[in-house]
Amino acid sequence: MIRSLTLVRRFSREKFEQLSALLRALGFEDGAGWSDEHSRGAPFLAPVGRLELVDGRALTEPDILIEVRDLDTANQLARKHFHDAAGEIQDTTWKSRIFPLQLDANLRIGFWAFNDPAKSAPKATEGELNASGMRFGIVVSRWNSFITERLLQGALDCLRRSGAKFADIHIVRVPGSFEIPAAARLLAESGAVDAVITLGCLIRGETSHYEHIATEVTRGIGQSAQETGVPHTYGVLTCETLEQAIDRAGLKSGNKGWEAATTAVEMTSLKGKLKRGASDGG
Ligand code: RBF
Repeated sequence: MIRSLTLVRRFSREKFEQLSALLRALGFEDGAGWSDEHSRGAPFLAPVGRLELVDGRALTEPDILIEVRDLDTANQLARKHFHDAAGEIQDTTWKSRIFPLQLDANLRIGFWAFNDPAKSAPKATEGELNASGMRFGIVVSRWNSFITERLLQGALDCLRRSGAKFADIHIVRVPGSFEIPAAARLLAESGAVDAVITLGCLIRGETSHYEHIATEVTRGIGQSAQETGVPHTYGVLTCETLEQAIDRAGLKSGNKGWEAATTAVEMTSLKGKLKRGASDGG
């Protein structure tokens, strides 16, 4: 039910600029801003947000708490942007350190970090959704092209918006879904792509060998991924009806081509991180 949490704070123009610059320097991601003739809004997106209710004495006074990885650098940046409004780093009673940034009489931000960051979260590695510099192969079947071309458009849209260049995307068309695994393997083995996105559409009503083809295609794509070590993602629709296929190609249930593409970006990034031995989640 809940999708997000937004804290809204109003500032003078000068403070708005100063605080925006600090939050950007700290690595906050810009959200989609807005403006009209009188006002403007600049959302900043944090990877994790929470609403904390307290009964009894609050352990800290600030209105907004921002957890950072490197508190000393955050403190230096806050002093650079706000001079004396940024206070000294102090120990808290909850195994962490904090410094205040008093923006005005009504608003105090606390920047903080756990003394032992490993305690605040288990170690985790995950891929990023930035595709710049990555090379992709897309294998798309012509059978049911009315659907598969929509999957392809979804995949291309995702790759472009994630930062991939068209020059780094190689599209390979095959007659039907049954041919997808072989083409996917050739692409993966060519060394010319970092990931392979497979797009097809099998409709039970029209395919007497539906089960066999579906099983074979899925197995073949998985086998190619495992044996070549190149990430493959699965955008082959297996549907009961044409209506179901249309829903999954951009109507009611999103576009499975888009999803296969974003998964390819994430898995390529993850593979890079795991190969480099990163395990700090960053
Ligand atoms: N390919 C698809 O991608 N989707 C289908 O729904 C599909 N239905 C087929 C139904 C029959 C009866 C046959 C013989 C093939 C079908 N194919 C389909 C094509 C198959 O994937 C492959 O391209 C051809 O069988 C040639 O090897």
